Amino acid sequence: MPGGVNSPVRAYRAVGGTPIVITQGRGARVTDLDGREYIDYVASYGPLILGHAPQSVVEAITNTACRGTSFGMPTEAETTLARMIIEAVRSIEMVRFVTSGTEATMSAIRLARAATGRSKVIKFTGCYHGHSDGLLVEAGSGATTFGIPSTPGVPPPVVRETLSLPYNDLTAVRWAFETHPTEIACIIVEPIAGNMGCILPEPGYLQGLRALCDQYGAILIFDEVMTGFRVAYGGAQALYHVRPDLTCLGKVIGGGLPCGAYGGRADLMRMVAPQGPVYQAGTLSGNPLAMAAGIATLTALQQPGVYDQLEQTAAQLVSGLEQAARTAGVPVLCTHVGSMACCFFTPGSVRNYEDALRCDTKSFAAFFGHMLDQGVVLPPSQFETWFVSTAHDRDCIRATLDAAAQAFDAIAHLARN
Ligand code: KE4
Repeated sequence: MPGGVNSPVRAYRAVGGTPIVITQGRGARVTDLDGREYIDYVASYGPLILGHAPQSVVEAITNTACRGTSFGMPTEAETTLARMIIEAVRSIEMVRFVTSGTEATMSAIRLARAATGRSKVIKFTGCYHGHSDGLLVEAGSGATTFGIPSTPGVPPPVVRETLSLPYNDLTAVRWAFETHPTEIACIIVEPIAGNMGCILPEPGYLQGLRALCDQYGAILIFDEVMTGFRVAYGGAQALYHVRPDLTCLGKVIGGGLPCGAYGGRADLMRMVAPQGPVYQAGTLSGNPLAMAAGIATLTALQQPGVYDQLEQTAAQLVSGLEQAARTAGVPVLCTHVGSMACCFFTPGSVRNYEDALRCDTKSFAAFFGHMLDQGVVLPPSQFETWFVSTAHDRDCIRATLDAAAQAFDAIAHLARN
């Protein structure tokens, strides 16, 4: 396997060393091949909001598997999970399941282009929406240059219709619309950016994107693959009271199995084949196992107080990290929203990708290594988000903060000598 992994971030290129290989997960912890246990903040990059192998999810998968794993024909479970999502996310009137976040965003953009008859797409630098060709673009210089490929294998014409603008900057978006008033099909945005570390939208930012899309007749797509059911049962759009036209989901709705979805305004979704002309398909879309895991997960998340508990856990973690860093004299900025958190190694503020790039990634790498040595595994990059689950109890947070105090001390000591 290239790099020994099936997704690049797992290879530890940003932090060095050899990745641990996991044999099992239970609750907030994972165990590696050497039998070492770690408190886990990777959480499969988001899906495991209930921790590893929650009983209700495992039972749902097991009971479903005994009756067959995939049929290529409709099942009741697809309708059940679709109804749960439509009831949870007010802007979603119809939904289509796919098997990854990449498929969800790729399909939503195709739909937006079909619905508007336009081809240009605005995304934001540092936001990640999966690896479909049209979204693998380098940021142009400011708001003037359309996308150039960020990877070999993507022909320049494919990304020429994609404009990557700074996050949290409405002026750049306004300029783009003024320059191309009738050509922009959609804006796709992570309402809370989780792929350049965790960066919150500034007050009015999402509302501003909504207003500009209304003014110029473009579709507003919220990529909630990471934030959907993670920061609130209704997603980030419920927290910020902004109604997108289309929403992309993934991760949590599959409860740890391959699942994505896109949905939104019925007049748009009715354009999707076979009801409409916009083609999109998938062998394992809505597969019974992912549906069962998703239903069990969302059912657990409907319990009163779950999101308050998750928010409190993340808040305790972040305030403890800030305290430990301050005591050691290591400049960090921590952010959190719902059960997403991040620790930027920087003395400054972080409102976009340019700011995030100023972080001291060497210190992050050292911190990562010290934490791993003490039995805490973090996402192996400064530009990832940490995830807490309902299984992260007080003991987990206390142990994590004890490890962090030592890790910050070690970094500060290194910096002094
Ligand atoms: P997948 O195709 O990986 O299921 O989803 C792509 C995607 C789309 N939108 C958002 C907001 C996402 O965060 C993601 C995937 N997130 C990364 C974590 N940074 C997945 C980890 C990985 O690539 O291995």
